[in-house]
Amino acid sequence: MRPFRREKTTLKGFSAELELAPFYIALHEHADPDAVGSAYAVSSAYRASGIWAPGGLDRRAKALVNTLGMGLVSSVSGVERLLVVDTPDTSQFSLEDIGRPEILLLDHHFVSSEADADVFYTDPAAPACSDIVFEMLEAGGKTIDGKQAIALLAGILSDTGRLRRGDAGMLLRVSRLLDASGMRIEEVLERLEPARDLSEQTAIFKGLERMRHRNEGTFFLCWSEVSSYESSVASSMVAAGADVALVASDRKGQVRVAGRCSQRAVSAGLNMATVFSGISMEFGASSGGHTGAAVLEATGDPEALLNATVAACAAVLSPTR
Ligand SMILES: [Mn+2]
Repeated sequence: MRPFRREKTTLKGFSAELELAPFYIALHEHADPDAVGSAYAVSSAYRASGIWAPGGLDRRAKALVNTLGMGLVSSVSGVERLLVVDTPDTSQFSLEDIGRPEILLLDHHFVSSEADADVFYTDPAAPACSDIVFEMLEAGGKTIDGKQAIALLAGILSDTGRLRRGDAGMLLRVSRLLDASGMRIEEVLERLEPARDLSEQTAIFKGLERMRHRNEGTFFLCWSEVSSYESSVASSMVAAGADVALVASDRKGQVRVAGRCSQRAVSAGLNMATVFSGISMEFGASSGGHTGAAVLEATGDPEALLNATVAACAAVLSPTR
């Protein structure tokens, strides 16, 4: 692959670089509101030809994309310049496959290695890439419109845990952005909340109504049955304090069990993927997952599967083990 030029520039220099020629913007995998907010503001302030999110968007980023009415392009194959925002790792874009465009990188992550980019500006002290973008727009003499302000505020609120991190300079910029957006902080936060799915919410309540629990030492093991959204129900049980949450759904004899567990249970040695693969062998089922979250699929009686899984989790968490 053609080597990167690795030219570090200033914010003003970066702004001038973006003015030089059209470019596309790339978002990292499972893009978050900071990536989307940064891309929207840059795209509308300069001559960006399109925004590309090859690894998809997370739930809040999708809500922000809808609020802003953003369109995304499905490919950037053959483009000459690509601006990468909010990610130091440009290797995830398979640059060779898209013709190795010139890479411009704007980011706030700390990386020990040199930036894999042709031109870059990175500030690991910045709480959000959106904060850097706002500074760059100001350095480049751009005026901010209401939608750009909402996009950048969303990015900053999202990456700072709703302003739990940051410095005085960032708060001053947040203040100017709020002024430009004409909104209050809570109104911007509302834009980040995905619309509630009524059937999912109903499944969560039904699952919680039917939930049963037992203790193993100081651990709470909880289980329930629903007809759909078993993973959301299990996550809600963990949010309510369950150390182990097992939720089965039965679709015409096809049983699916979603398992989730608390960090406390993981620290005590519980691995949901291992427990599920043991149960799979016993019941001729299939399973997959990670330490804290796994899924099992089988034909059979959901109650028998739940009982066996609860017992297997209890055995791992037992204080007398
Ligand atoms: Mn970020």
